[in-house]
Amino acid sequence: PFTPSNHHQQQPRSTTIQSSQTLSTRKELYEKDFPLYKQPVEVGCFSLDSQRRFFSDDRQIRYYVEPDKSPNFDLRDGYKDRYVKRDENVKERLDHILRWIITNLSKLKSKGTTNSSRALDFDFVTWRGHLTKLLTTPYETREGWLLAVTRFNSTLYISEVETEAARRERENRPERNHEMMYWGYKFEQYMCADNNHSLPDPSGVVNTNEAFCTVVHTRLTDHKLLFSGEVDCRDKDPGAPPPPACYVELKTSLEICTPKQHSNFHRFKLLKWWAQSFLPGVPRVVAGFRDHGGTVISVDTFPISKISQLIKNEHNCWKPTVCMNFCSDFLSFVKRVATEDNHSVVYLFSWEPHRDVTYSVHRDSRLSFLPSWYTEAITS
Ligand code: 0WD
Ligand code: CA
Repeated sequence: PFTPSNHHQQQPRSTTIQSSQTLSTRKELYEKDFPLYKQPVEVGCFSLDSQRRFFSDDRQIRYYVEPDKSPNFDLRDGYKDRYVKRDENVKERLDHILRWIITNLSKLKSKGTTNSSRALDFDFVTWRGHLTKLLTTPYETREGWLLAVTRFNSTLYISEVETEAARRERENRPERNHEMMYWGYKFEQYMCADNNHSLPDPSGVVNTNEAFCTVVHTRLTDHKLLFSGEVDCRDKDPGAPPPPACYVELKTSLEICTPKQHSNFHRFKLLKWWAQSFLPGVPRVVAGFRDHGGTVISVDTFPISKISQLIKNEHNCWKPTVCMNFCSDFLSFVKRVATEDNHSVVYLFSWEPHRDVTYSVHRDSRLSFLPSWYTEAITS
């Protein structure tokens, strides 16, 4: 169980109530019909610049440039001298999304409904990455999660809390892993141009503060969702379909040489890739396959709509319906549990592999994540 440690004596004392209600994550329970998942609609976007400053526009969007069949990209290039890394100690929680909501309140306010006590017509506000973790939970055997939930003006806000295990892993990351994290961003630089009539510039600096994020609205069964996700690039053809259908997700992966690697790729990697892009309606993943020395040997496109076919040959493989039904049932569980509408109350949902989801309730603790600039702007 999670125990908040109060380092600072002047912090308000928090009260924790551990509950006995739980939710099972056994996959057999979720092998039902595919639930309703409405076509995600982009309602806006925002950008974070090289200094992580927020802008409610698409200034950071990049354009996909088709590479050679065997490009020989050197992903190690620039790691030592042309890499500006985002400060991972800064916990941004939902701040950028909340900032986007405040900036765009006039187009979001629920329209014309009588006795609507809520400011926003959404049941849940969160990051796409948090939903990806929920989708893959029935198949996850290694990493647990902690999700903090606050009900405020009838909308449920979900914000991840780093687990002790994840923090230890982050702080003890071997140098090799630091470099391999860079490889993914370097691949983006080889594949993306700053505008639709220029070419990628691999001689530039890789700065991971920069981001372009889409904000989408959709519905999973009876849950109205608003979430944001980082988008790598878009189709550069001005005649491409509107967002999110023009977006492209970029990935790198170790080249597949053995049947075991082939099977692991289908069973684990394609699950994560599918879940992440299916949620916001991004139609394709472009993958760079690299060798152990960080050279991209080949590039392949995976249409998200074809992935469920691709995995059907794999014995005992993951099923999209299990992912979506678990997520829907988890959100229903959250609605049942998180009943007190109070910006400073946090319901902390906790999960470890091979266990059920449990939760605890925290009042006025350091877990609260809705800033006063947000709650005040929404209420006024
Ligand atoms: O707890 C978290 N994971 C938080 C994430 C807390 C606060 C903020 N974020 C946000 C950042 O603002 C970032 O811009 O993550 C955003 C991306 O959100 P997402 O799209 O919902 O996250 P996810 O789908 O997990 O990751 C998408 C991409 C990653 O690409 P790959 O191809 O590796 O999946 O966003 C990057 C990464 O490039 N990314 C992050 N960027 C900043 N902070 C983070 C992070 N914590 N995690 C992944
Ligand atoms: Ca990516």
